[in-house]
Amino acid sequence: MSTNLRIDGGRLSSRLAELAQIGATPEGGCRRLALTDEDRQGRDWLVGQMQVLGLDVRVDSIGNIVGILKGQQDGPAVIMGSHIDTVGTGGRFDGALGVVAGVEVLAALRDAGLTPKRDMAVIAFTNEEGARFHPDMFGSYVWAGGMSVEDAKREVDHEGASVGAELKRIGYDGPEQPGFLKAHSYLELHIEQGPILESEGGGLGAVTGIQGICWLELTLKGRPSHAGTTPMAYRKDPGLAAARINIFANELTKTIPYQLANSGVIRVQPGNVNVVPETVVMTLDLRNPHDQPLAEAEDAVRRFCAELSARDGIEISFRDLARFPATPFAEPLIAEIEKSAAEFGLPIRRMISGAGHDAQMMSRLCPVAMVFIPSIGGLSHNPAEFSTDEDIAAGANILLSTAWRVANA
Ligand code: HGY
Ligand code: MN
Ligand code: MN
Repeated sequence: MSTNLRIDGGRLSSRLAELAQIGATPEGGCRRLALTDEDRQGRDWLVGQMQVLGLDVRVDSIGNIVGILKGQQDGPAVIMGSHIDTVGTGGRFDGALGVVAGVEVLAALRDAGLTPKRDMAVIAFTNEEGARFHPDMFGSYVWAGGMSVEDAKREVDHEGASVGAELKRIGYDGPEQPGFLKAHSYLELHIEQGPILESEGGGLGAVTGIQGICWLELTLKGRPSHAGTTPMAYRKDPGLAAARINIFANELTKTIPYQLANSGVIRVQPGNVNVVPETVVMTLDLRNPHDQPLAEAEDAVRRFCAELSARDGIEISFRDLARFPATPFAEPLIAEIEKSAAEFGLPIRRMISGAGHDAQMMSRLCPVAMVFIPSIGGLSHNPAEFSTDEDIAAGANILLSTAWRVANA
């Protein structure tokens, strides 16, 4: 790679700050749930950035936004990407960093008057978070052929709005077929979202893979009754059952190595202080770096629910929201990330990703690699999510160096 090739750190940080203004929350974070008006504004901003840069901007039928820099030869492209949708308590860097840094990499090449051998592109994938529509990594899952566009468009949020209707409403039901741009390789810059890098004194992460993930939605049906007059023994209380299930899942994390469990959604109907609930809808987010114990954890939960249902007369039904196996990344590309870090004299260590990423889906199509920068305080999915300008520039330079080398190999 031309040794003096660098990103413009000031431009990158100011673009990130611009995007962070869209859907900004009073706590200093961002809230751009997929396919909402805030997401549309973020999309419009990104398309504008890509157009000013002179990229060939395309939108596919699930709303993935693709900016293409034409190479000297036809053929599969070196793709960088991530997402600009956020969770409800989102920060300014989760996803946005990978997309804005990908645009910055292409801007740095333009500034240097360089044209790569292969096409290069940056993609903002639709609904990576899975916070409003399921599963997560949604747009890249469709791009990689894991889910049909038709099925994806039928997904609805908990208020009944469908992906298809929302895509049309915000004007991102694009003409291209997902996956239209063939991938030579995929590179993603992302914040670590955990405490490891910071606790080891900083430095970067060369991601070796992503842990397995299982999202379940449970619907518990009991019998609504008066909270003041119904004797305890006569109650069929799905609220109590939901609490027992949450505790059971949490106890599993103490006996199954590396097991994680979270119940992020608990919706109670009718939700009145003096009514023993009729129905509870809850979710479980189960993860493990190894598929076997993850399956054991899920089986244990299902068995526990069956026993609880029989004993307490609560009807419990399950719906899969997301199910992706542990995904190892391709060795050669991980080594390329490490080579770039060495070039810049930056410390880097191998690690798996606790969070899901679009790279997990793109690995079905091509070799993928990710580079992590430290998250201060290990915080993410939190308005206080923070990474320093210095780490942001370091991560983006590694993305530039690796992408440029791979695009000309
Ligand atoms: O849930 C995840 O791991 C990612 O933030 N979508
Ligand atoms: Mn993310
Ligand atoms: Mn996230």
